[in-house]
Amino acid sequence: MTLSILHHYIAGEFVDSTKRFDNINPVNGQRICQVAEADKKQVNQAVMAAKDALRGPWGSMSVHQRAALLHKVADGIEARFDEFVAAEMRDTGKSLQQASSIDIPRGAANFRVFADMVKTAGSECFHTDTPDGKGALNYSLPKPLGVVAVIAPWNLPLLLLTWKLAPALAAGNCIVAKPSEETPSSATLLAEVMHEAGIPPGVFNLIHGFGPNSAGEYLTSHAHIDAITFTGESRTGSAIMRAAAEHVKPLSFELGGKNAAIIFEDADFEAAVEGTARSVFTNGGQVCLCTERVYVHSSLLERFVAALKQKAEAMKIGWPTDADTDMGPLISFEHRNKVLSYYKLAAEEGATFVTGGSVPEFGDERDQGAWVQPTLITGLSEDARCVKEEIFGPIAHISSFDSEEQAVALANNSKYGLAAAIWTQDISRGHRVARQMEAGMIWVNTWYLRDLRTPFGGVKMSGIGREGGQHSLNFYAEPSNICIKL
Ligand code: NAD
Ligand code: 6OD
Repeated sequence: MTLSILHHYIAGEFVDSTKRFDNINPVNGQRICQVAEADKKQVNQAVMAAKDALRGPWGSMSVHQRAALLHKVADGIEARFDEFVAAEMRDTGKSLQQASSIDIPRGAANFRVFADMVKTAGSECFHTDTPDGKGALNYSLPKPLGVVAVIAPWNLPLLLLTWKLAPALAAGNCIVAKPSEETPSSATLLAEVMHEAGIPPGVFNLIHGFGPNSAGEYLTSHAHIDAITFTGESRTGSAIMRAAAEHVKPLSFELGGKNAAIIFEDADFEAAVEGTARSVFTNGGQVCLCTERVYVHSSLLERFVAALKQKAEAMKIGWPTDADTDMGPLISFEHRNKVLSYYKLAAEEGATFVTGGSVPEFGDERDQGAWVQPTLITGLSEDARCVKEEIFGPIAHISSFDSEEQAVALANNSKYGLAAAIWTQDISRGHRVARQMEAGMIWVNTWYLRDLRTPFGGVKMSGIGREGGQHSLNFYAEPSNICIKL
């Protein structure tokens, strides 16, 4: 059987490299395809193609024409919906249910929302008094940044790539995008969709490869990149910041988290259990917003732990393609090793395992895959590494609190500050506690309920800047001020 090869998309053409790497299916460890790995020269070609395209038809297109093209991209994703779902499942092992209800619909929605938003975006205008009494008129004109480097992670591949790509294109930029080396397939399909939709050559370029000493580093240190937008680990964010420092450019970073959920004694118990199970185990815990620390009022602790255990054990861990599968494998063997090292560390740090802690056995080819059991632990101190460090797997530590003040202090005791979930039926308490959370996004009585117009991002080590709605357009377009003396 000939293995297919995923190509880069540079200046409107699909191109190969002499060097390639394997794309592995985490369900069974089998090779899916090979992927071209961009060298420095190809990264440079992609950046220069993007730079040239700024001066081409894209640069002179009206906002309405640009928006219409972005709607065509959304149409293209929807027309090839099943192919996108299959690609995302193959690369990541995520469930059909998740890929078809979250990842791929959001891929299309990201284009539609920003295409519509840019059409109605206004700009500032001031009338300024002058000594001669005639005044002056100041108005701002948003201008694209130029060539934007988009670096995406593997956990929600199409969703997170398009979350940055769509507003950057809507604002008139040209792009060089690098998906994660773990998830090249949906990005390559997207390049086909862009091509079919008639996005002019060079406006969207896609390069495949790794981070350090590979396509990621070549891209982020390139002198002709005008901005970098990155989603991934906080440590990678530091490396990108260093690479970008020499040429000084705007950065937007969505980074890691160690998110807390607080369950108050007055919470709707069933809703809190259901919501917390979702926030711990969605996508195998591989969502930056997932809860890894659960703080439960001491009066509920025993009952809550038992109920969450029941939910964890009732989840169906299985073939991603089965309609009733709740959780697939982790993304890779490397990531599984990391997660399992934390399971081991938890035992060494003195945790009690409520459930899980190991790998499931199937008795078929899945035993060669990157699976782990959903895991709940208790009994660790707040300074244990498993309570402090982001694990990014289907695991949470559960502990108790006695007062609202204590709950707030525990939740905020982290170097991260991405998201928090609060469960209470006292609406005043919900507002009061939410205001005190050191996190960019706080959900009360729900989790990961999205409105794409709202500010999205983290505080502390969880990120720099905000995207979402107008915040995205503000990042991807900088206003020039024009002052007219009247
Ligand atoms: P990662 O940082 O390892 O990789 C992300 C991307 O960066 C990949 O494309 C990778 O190739 C590239 N990269 C790695 N090193 C690089 C370098 N030195 N220079 C340039 N590019 C480089 O992250 P991941 O493992 O793919 O994703 C998981 C992490 O992402 C978790 O920490 C998670 O919390 C975080 N994340 C955050 C958000 C958010 O919105 N805050 C969303 C999703 C994931
Ligand atoms: O929903 C989104 O827009 C978003 N950026 C989600 C990020 C999830 C992190 O893994």
